[in-house]
Amino acid sequence: MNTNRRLLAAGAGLASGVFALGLAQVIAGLVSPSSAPIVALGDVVVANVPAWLKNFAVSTFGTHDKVALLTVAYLVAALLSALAGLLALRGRAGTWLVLALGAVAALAAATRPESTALAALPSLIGAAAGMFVLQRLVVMIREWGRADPDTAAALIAGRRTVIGLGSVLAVGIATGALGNWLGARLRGATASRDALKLPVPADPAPAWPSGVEVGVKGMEPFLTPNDDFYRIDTALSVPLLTAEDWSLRIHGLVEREVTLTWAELVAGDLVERDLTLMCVSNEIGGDLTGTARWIGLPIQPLLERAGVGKDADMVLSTSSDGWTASTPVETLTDGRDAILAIGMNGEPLPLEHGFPVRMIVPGLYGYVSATKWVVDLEVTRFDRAEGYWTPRGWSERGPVKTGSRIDVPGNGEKVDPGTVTLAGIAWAEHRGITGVEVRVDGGAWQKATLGAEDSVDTWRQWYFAWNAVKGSHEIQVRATDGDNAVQTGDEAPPAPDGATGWHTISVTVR
Ligand SMILES: Nc1nc2c(c(=O)[nH]1)N[C@H]1C(S)=C(S)[C@@H](COP(=O)(O)O)O[C@H]1N2
Ligand SMILES: [Mo]
Repeated sequence: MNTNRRLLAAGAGLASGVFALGLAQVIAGLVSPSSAPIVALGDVVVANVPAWLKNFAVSTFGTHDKVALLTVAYLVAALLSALAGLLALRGRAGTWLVLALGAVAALAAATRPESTALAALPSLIGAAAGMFVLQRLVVMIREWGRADPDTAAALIAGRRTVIGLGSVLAVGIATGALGNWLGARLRGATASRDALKLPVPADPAPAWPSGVEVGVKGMEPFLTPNDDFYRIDTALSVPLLTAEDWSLRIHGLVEREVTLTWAELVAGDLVERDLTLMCVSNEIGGDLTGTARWIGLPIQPLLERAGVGKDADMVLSTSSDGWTASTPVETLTDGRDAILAIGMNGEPLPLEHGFPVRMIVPGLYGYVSATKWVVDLEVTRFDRAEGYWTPRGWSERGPVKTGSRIDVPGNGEKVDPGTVTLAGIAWAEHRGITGVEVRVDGGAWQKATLGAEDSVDTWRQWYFAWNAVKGSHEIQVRATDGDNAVQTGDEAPPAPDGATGWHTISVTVR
């Protein structure tokens, strides 16, 4: 009976925890999504983790590092809730623990940059409600414990306890889900995006030459669908902005400050361009890259309007949640298609890809150029300011390195002897690709056939007809870029400024 009571108490603690977090989520939906307790605590952790731990997390969990962090956070919350339940069975300590946890989360939420004192409400109200239901459940458990076993009274008390516990849990789960949904709806981001009709670009994307896609089975499409586009950012909850309230301030070393509103942006001369984006964390053979057809406003005329000061060499862009990127001024003013993007593959930007406005600069890795939810451009100098990743062990500048990848066949695949088509992509954003070569088992490099070039700012597909003979083979690829530079075979990890080396796969011919 005693162990049963303890188990029940731990369960009551857990259910109360879920209830508290669920209720907090609903209130956070009304206040601001980043004020939800676990998100707020997670944000504090993300902002303060030492570089080595962050790098360990990214190298171990890759793009799932956020999921890993949240999983750990929820596990810790579950353990503490169960502990609170056990303590509550004995006395006051259990409810005090709940209150203390709520207070810590409230403090975390209220002290985040850009948050107000209101941000403390979800955690405080959640904790108070959690204390209350835990107290009620513990009273039920005690009554059940006191009732004579095998009597009708015990049966009723038992039933009440189980129903009570189950309802608290169910209400907690339901409110949590509702809170998430409310967060997106009430803040208007989803509604704003749904209502938006993308303007027709003044300068549409040039038509493709034929043969941009080489048509090899198993190749990814040339334009990556939005749902398949990789996502990388530090945001634990997606910043929820509306197009109508968006504006961008351009200031710093300028002759005159410029504030661009949404209405002015969409009324501008918009361009439509196919541009490839790549993450500096992309490993050799990795898939942290994608190509989309973007619609956006060119940045260069905006900077000209502001008048960039002579000693400025960097533009520090900032997102609504305080993330920053350092972009060399010359890459924004040398005529390339650096844009404030609002459209992605015919749709407004998806919320997680930066709705309503993000930056795209051809030729640079995302961490120094592709600021999502961008709201501020400060014209400054590299010796005065730095982007988010620079003090965390990544280079202050990040031009994309020339690279290539074998997509077909997959690594470790078994194929039949005879002609086997090898195919993949090569990239050197803003320099373009002029050649791709493959070699088998360390033999001579042989020219692959290139797909037609869409633009120098996009990846290029390639294929090669390989005469496969029985045995196991190693296949490698390397690219040559528009500057006539051949992709280096020297192996380097992603940090600090992008991985190098030749993508190598093994294939068995049966
Ligand atoms: N606000 C914000 N923008 C950001 C980031 C971020 O963490 N926060 N990450 C950057 C990085 S590292 C990359 S590679 C690209 C990825 O863009 P995507 O998620 O749309 O693919 O966004 C960039 N823009
Ligand atoms: Mo990135």
